[in-house]
Amino acid sequence: MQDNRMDKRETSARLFEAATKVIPGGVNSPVRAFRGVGGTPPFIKRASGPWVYDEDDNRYLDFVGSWGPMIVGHAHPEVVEAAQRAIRDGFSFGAPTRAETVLAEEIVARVPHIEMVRLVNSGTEATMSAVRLARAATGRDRIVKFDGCYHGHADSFLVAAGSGALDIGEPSSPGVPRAVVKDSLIASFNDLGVVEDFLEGDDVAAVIVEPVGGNAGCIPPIDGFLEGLREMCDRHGTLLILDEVMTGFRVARGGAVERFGIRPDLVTFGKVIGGGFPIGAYAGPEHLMRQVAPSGSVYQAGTLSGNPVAVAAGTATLALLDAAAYETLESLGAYLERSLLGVIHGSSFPVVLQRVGSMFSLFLRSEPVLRVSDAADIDHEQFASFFHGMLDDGFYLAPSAYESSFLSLSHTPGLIDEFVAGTAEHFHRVFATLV
Ligand code: KE4
Repeated sequence: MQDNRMDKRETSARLFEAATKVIPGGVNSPVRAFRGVGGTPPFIKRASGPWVYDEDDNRYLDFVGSWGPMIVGHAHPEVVEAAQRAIRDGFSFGAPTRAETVLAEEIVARVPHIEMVRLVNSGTEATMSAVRLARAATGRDRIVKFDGCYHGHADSFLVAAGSGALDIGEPSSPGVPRAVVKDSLIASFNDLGVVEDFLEGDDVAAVIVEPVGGNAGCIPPIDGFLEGLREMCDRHGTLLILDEVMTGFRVARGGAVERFGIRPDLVTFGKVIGGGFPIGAYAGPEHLMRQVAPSGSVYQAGTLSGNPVAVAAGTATLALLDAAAYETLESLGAYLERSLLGVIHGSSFPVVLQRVGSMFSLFLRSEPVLRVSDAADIDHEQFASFFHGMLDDGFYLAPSAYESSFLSLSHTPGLIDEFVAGTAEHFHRVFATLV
């Protein structure tokens, strides 16, 4: 891998300049613009297995995995074949199809406590719909979310993620009316303290949480956190929404619901269940889900919901994610962790690795990260230098200190060895003044 140093990404630079003229920031989703690490993002032209290739034919070992969907590796032959087969029969009908039922049945079979699923087109649609359903089912308006958790860009969620204060959220994005976010209460991840205060009025429709924080780097729930949310919600008639857009079918065959044994009232999915095609879903017990139109009056719709190609790719992806696959993902994650700890413990490097299954983050600090304020407490220039050093050596980590990175079934111990060797080299360089 070392001989793959990036001497130039001139084509990407040219393409980025052109893109910024016609697309805000040159990207169709902000994190892709490298604002968190600076520099020019490689323009990717193809991917296969664990590799992505940019327009200058630089090859990178990919740990972004399209932010989670590519869990079986890019362009897996069986997923390609399933998508091609679906495409040959037409792309979209705006009518029910057998395949949507098959995917919904598979999701229900895997995830404890859910009986029905509605497919949508993105994680954002899934979470906004789940909150609408929770508000309808409870007759309440307020929701609780956690600092550093990201649930997509629906207005209710675009709130300054306060640091565990009793703040009523303030819109973090212009254009989001205060009237909308006044009902969005911000608590601190891994801290039950203020949640009880928020719920005591029995006027909160839902608590929505990522069961594993994935959007402030990878932050596992501390013991008792999820269980405490469940108990409080039960006591106050509040619904618990587990946002598994990232963790769903990533951290276990039945997602975090299975891994942590937590009973949700509603669960949201995305990413993996589309295998890289646009998809989302929200799910729950029949008594809640039947309230969704047209069986109930909670309206939600979508032209391309349940798209045959996305459903085919997602179904093929889930078919590859059998028990052996999760054993492989867990063992790859454990191998990565063991190898990286070998580098970190053998040095004075201030680096913390946090991992759940095949999702992980490296935080350039000494203390564990329990919430976004910890994740923010790093030297961001050091992180950017580490990130770009690794990128130039052909390792594509998440281009932000506030994101998770991912392994796939196509990663191997040998490739992890090369990655770990790269981290050792760049930790030495970045922390040179410390050694
Ligand atoms: P989408 O609307 O991007 O499909 O899903 C929103 C969403 C909801 N919930 C969770 C837990 C999520 O992680 C996401 C989206 N994740 C980000 C990665 N941090 C997507 C990448 C991006 O925004 O470009």
